Amino acid sequence: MSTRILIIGACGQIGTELTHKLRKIYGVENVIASDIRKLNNDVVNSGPFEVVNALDYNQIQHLIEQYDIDEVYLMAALLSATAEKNPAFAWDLNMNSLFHVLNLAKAGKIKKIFWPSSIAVFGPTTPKHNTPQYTIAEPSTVYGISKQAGERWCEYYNHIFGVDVRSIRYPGLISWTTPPGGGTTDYAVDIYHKALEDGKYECFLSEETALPMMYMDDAIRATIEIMQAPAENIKIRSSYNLSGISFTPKEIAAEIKKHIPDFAITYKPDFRQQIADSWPASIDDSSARKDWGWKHEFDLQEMTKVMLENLSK
Ligand code: AKB
Repeated sequence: MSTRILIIGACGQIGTELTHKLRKIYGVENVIASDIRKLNNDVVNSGPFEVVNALDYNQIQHLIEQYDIDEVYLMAALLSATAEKNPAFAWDLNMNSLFHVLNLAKAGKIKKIFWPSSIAVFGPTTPKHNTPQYTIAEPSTVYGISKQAGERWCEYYNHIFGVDVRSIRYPGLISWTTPPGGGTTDYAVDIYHKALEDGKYECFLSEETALPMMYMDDAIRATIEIMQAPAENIKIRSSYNLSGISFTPKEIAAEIKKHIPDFAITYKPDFRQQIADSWPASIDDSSARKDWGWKHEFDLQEMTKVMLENLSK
């Protein structure tokens, strides 16, 4: 019998592409997409879809029983910039949705969980370059604090209750299909849209702000690879560092200029600069590479080519 999957937060930036990929692998009928509202989009129209509030334990349990779900991908969250504007709700959503799925797994209702963490678990006291898997992690954002606490709970539920939960610390993710929502790394998506629409972009981070980033195809592949890996290979049950590329606004702008020579960038840092300054510039992901064979494919050149090609269609 095929694996049956529930994706919570399926209409977001990652959820959208994850839903399509999982439907290709496991079959459309076996991948139930869900989100807080029903939009008229590809995720909703291409297979089973349910409206669910990630904070409602009973609703999630009902769906799991109704569809005989084996695995849950919990993608609903408030990202770093939005979370700073609504700390109480961010904490509630990011933590309690996780508790719900952890407790459902503990009760034997599901077999496996994917839960995304982030480079936001690191903070200003973390070594900035090639940040190790195990290091000082004193996050200074609400989002980072919730992700760090979530990691601790994932590890606890695995060690104490045997819950098979797997997690990745995503860097900033870049894709052309669905816009990101409320993150500090969102500039690296906006910049491509504005380059094509207006030929110019005003960046909310300063030109030398290097951050870890990744093209979405790599992130989706990593997510599916960690979920498909044998349980004994997943030695870290908090969350794995994951690295793709690292670049500054100045570097991405220079790459765009190779395709759009008149493209101009200006800089007007806002509150997100402080968030970015607290995060690593690059990540050491050797544990993921060793334990479950992770390897990124897209570099800045290739990603820029694909982004501009697709967005100009
Ligand atoms: C954000 O910027 O908040 C996210 C993240 C790095 O987790 N993209």
